[in-house]
Amino acid sequence: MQMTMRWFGPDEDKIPLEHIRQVPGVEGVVGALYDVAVGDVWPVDKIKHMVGLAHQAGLKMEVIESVNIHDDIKIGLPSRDQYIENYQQTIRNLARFGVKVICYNFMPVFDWMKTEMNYVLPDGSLTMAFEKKGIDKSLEQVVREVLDNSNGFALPGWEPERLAGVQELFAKYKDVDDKTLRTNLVYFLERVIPVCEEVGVKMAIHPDDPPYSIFGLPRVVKNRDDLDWICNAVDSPANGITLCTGSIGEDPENNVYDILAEFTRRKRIHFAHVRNIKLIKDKDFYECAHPSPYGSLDMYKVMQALHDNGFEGYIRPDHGRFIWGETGRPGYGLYDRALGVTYLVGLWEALQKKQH
Ligand code: DNO
Repeated sequence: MQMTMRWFGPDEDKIPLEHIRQVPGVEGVVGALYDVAVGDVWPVDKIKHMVGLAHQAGLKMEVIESVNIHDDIKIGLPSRDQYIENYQQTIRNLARFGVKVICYNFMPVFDWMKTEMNYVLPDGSLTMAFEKKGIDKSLEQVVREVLDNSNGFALPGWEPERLAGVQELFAKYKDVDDKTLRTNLVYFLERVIPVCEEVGVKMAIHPDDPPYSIFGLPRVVKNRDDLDWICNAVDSPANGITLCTGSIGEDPENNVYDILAEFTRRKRIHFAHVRNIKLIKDKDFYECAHPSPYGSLDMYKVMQALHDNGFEGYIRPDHGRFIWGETGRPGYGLYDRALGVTYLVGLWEALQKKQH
């Protein structure tokens, strides 16, 4: 297990690497370039600079989250071949600088969806939440509410330029059902996985957040069977998963612990996002503090499923609340994520000592 934290780069993150370095247990940061348009090749000089900054601060950068997939690849337009070629080159460029895992997702239009960006918990901390009634609005309004409540920070996967034409984007997905989306995912994987094998990089698909259809959009990474299907569709260790406990856990039908255990055993979980969520009613939920008593997931069982099945990948605490007066990019303050790290590292130590 290697513990990491996400870092948005010197221009986009107000949290300095020096502070992340002081969180006990953290060995590396998970990075990305935010000034390259989705679909373009990530330039070598920019990658070199970003990875160099992490190294200077005494941190590794072996995981990228995310190299986003251009909508044309998901839709299956003829232009996808050029975007896939660009993606292959990005993989090669990242490998040159020691990157081992690339996290990505295959969700149409929205990378993730929350309806409350500053949901107040009884202890006064702020968190993100998803309530079904919150998407019972026009698409433009949903997009505006997320972007307007981001506390002035760019949000991962929510490029305002791309979402400015949200209706047009939806129209492009009109003929894309689950079957077509799956076919397009395989088309993509068949072309990038051989490159990954060649240069020693592993792809790690992130589950859909939430793991069911919203706005009638197709969804193909929702549960155990979807993950199984993806792993088999291109059967290579380089074709793996970012197992996000929060996203998978947003559907109470999913048995998070069994899924973690199975795919860890199968050596397909290359990266784990470990967060707790509290299901309120139906499938509405909010993101809570990491420890088990605050949420619907048993975090001991989460870590146990990874530990006991030989997990060797990267982990990061996922979103944190805003506590102690901190402000910033929703989900990505320093304090609560740092608490999450120490808690997860503590559980891991207990599991290791119990075994010996
Ligand atoms: C949000 C993140 C997602 C995640 C992508 C992976 O904070 O969990 O944006 O990075 O879905 O591609």
